[in-house]
Amino acid sequence: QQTDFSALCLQLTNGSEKVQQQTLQKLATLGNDGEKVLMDFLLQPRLQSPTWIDGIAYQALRSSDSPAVSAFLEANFPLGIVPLNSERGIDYTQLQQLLISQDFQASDKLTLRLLCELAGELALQRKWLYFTEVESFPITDLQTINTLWLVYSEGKFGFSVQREIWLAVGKNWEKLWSQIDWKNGNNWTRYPNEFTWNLTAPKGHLPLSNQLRGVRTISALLSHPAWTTANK
Ligand code: UYC
Repeated sequence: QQTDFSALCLQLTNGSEKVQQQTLQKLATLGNDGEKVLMDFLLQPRLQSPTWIDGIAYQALRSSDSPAVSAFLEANFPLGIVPLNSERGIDYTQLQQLLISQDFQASDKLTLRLLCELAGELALQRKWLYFTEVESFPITDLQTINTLWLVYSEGKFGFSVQREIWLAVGKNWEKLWSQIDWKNGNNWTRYPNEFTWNLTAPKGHLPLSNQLRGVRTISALLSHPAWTTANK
């Protein structure tokens, strides 16, 4: 059976995100020729950070059992497809590994730890963040963490997703909590068992920020210049 690869390639460059996602997943079922298109897709030069569409291509290739594909991934993306830029020498390799394997609960815990590491020794011991520490986070590191979440969650999770929803509800916290399932009516969602640790969660559900000490920390996070500065 003949597959019209030129039509599929056109959908990859011109289709909506949904169509691109479907096309990539279709290509993954077409053997060597399809895998070749997926590999070329990932190798295209990019002006900005990878997107969740790139994440779909990467995950599709990872589930291939072709030795040629494994060798390609090992050679080009040994740690994953997101560049792990940090201004403070922080290593995001483990977070990338956990997100690639869709272990969103462990990723969430590690994200809080990494943010504390970013804030410094006092925050690491305290295990939570002052809003003043969040305000002075480097843009680069927040963008790295956020891109990791976006790319490996089909664009569903990440601080920038939470920010968009927060702006859309006029910065009304109660509306944000209910929209991202952090609160149900008057009841807070209980950590950890009542949260949804997979992609069936609503958009913006993860990563979590504990609200036990008020909204100033998440407010600083969602107002950070990282979300209005171009991504390298
Ligand atoms: N927890 O309820 N949370 C914890 C959330 C609240 C509480 C951790 C999120 C409300 C206590 C994470 C929500 C509340 C602890 C989250 C939520 C509350 C704890 C682990 C919905 C009571 C034990 C990391 C907004 C009414 C630890 C961490 C402690 C932990 C997340 C209680 C990720 C998104 C107001 C008692 N909750 N948290 O921060 O600090 O410890 O005592 O938000």
